[in-house]
Amino acid sequence: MVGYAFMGAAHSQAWRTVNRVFDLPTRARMSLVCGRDAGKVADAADRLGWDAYTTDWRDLVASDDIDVVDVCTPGDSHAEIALAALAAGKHVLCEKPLANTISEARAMAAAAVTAQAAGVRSMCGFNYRRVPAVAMMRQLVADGRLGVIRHVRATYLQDWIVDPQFPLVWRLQRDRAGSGALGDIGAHIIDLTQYVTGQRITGVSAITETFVKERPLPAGSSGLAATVDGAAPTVDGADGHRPATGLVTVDDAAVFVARLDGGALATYEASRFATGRKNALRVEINGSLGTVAFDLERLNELEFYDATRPAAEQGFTRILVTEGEHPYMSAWWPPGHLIGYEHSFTHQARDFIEAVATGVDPAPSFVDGLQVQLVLDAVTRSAELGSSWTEVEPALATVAA
Ligand code: SOE
Repeated sequence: MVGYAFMGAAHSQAWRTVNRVFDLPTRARMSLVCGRDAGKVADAADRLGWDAYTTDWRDLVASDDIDVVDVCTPGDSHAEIALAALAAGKHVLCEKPLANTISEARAMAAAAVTAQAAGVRSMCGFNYRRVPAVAMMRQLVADGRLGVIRHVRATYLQDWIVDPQFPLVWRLQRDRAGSGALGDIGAHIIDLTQYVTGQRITGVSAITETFVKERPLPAGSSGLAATVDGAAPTVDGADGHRPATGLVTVDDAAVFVARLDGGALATYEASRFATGRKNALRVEINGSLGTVAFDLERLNELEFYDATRPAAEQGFTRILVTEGEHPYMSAWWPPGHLIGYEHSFTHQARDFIEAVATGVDPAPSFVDGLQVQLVLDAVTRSAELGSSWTEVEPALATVAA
């Protein structure tokens, strides 16, 4: 695994747990973890359960003992690491969004398609697909229980940078993260809605905003927390000294409307300025025969309205998605004994291991990751052009070209 911070910790938890919960054809061994700071990666290896550590990711790619490379770094290094790993015949799991640019994502998707022919597997880490209630949503749509999909309504709201004094961490820098709320959390709802409906976004009209354009430089950060660098050179403000600052180069919020290729209209909102909303991913889908609604902050539940029921009995049903019949749940606890955020990563590891061991291509593929990247790019271009309608091509066509 390359990277050991927030996502690295979540993935490590999954690799540690997966074979203890699921019966799989092969076992994950946590061989080697990589990070740039020797002291910190040594600590992480010990804390997260890795056999050894290195400060050079090329050691993973070069090692004959390693079958899988898990990329948990910021987006600016995804392409380089994933391309080298695929070329060396390693199966690759890569965090979302797949890359920072369309050209990187296209190169990764093309390399993944080539590698497939040699039995080398790859997957993009859109973990929310693996929340049982989300998998169930997709099943209801696929079984025709919603009829013709008319509306998709998706929001992903956080508030961790509402304070203008929150430092300029890597997620707020375009060269490291690619984009802001759009690529970090908007990417999740783009993937999730395309996955659940089985429909592709064909065009968008968008607005984006950076509310706070300059922030203090960080001393350090971990996950979504950070401290201001008091030691950084200070500048004289009108009111005396203030911390050195840097420019925010990404969006704080992105809002867009879209059309899906099955005829549905969709709305999307991704923001890090939704005060009080910590990690509120919500999706509602309205069809001719029913509606489903999901809220990540109540992730064990799914709301389902079945319009085929007798009129007198119609109403939203709250389904507790913890039965053995529900996706992934037979491996866990008795009905009603809830699961959480981290389980989506364990389910992701389960599906990845199963695909590699049985020789099938896991989803979402790098081509699926490119499809999301094409939407992110269209949203950015539309916003730059005063919300002009911007088409999104099918990813596979752009890989072949
Ligand atoms: C930060 O916004 C973040 O950790 C995302 O990077 C993750 O993908 C999401 O699952 C939670 O929020």
